[in-house]
Amino acid sequence: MISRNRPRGSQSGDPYLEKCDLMAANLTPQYYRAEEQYRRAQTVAERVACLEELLRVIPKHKGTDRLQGDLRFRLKEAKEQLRRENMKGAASRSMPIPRQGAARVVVMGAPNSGKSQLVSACTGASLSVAPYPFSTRHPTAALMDWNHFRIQFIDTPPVSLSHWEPSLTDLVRSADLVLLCADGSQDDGAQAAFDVIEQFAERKIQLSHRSGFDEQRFAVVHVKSVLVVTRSWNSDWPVRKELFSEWNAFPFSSAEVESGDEESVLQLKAKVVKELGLIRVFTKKPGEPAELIDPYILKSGATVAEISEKVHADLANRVKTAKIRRGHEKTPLNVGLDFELCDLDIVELH
Ligand SMILES: Nc1nc2c(ncn2[C@@H]2O[C@H](COP(=O)(O)OP(=O)(O)OP(=O)(O)O)[C@@H](O)[C@H]2O)c(=O)[nH]1
Ligand SMILES: [Mg+2]
Repeated sequence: MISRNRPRGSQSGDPYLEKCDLMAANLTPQYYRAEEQYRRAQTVAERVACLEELLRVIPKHKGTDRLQGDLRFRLKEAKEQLRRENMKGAASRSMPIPRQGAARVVVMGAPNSGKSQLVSACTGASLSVAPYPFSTRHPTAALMDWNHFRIQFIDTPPVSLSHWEPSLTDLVRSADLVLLCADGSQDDGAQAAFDVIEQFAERKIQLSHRSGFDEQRFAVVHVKSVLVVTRSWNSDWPVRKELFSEWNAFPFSSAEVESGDEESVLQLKAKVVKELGLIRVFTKKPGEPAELIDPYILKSGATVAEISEKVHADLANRVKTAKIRRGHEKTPLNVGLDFELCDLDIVELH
């Protein structure tokens, strides 16, 4: 059994208090969008700008007093950090990896757990894969281009209780999804993955089943994660999984992969897209056939209003209705701006 402290769950432990706190704060969708931007900020300068925006949009009433205080404190800290960085000059600033594609997936885990192999299998990139630990020294980005979804994967250096890579903090905070690799061919595979979770928890990053700030401890950020068991064709894996209760103790969902097996890699790609909650939506002009080539990639639950904005900012104000062609349905649906889109919908904006 695992003896170390497990990472705490997302909640304070008192559901009633948590609910009261949230209800009292009455935060708006605009606030949550700004909060999401803040979580994804990669540099101190970006963090300062996001905190200023958060303070601008937060509803100003008694219920948000504590949160406003938290935000002001963080802004003061971030400005101080920025001032120190500016004094030291450009060399001290970390160079963020530019975002590419519809989402960012950070692949991390213990030494030799199969991170680089996994990124390579999903993206086709040629990375440093080796049968010994610590072969990856720097984060490296590669694109997965699959079924119209273009998603950025980032391979990372390993983490263990005795080895920490500072650049990972911002990288993981800004991830849309983390894939935490665990070696299914080793008895200590689960423990090594728990050690990684612990390292992040110490830095106030909780690998979790959801992304966003902790409602009770604003300094703690949750990042949605999936446990990926690599080398799952190892003959001992089924027995190991049965015998080791810790393999079932991760606070998020899991997948098994064997990098040489195309089918298992495909299943993992599909799971990544599902966990990211992405959909493909095609647009077509009235009177013209749909081209079905280059869809817009949106978050599931996105509405007609959101796709109008994506197509063109000007269009968002002018579109009043839309026609949707969905699946095998013969007649298109006539819908309004609030209508929620589904994967592979074809939208005609009016
Ligand atoms: N059979 C099999 N071998 C794998 C799988 N994943 C990784 N390996 C092998 O395991 C070894 C380590 O893989 P890497 O991808 O380099 O591991 P890593 O986690 O990136 O290692 P570091 O960067 O050193 O921490 C290599 O020999 C890989 O070929 C898998 O799913 N199946
Ligand atoms: Mg590696």
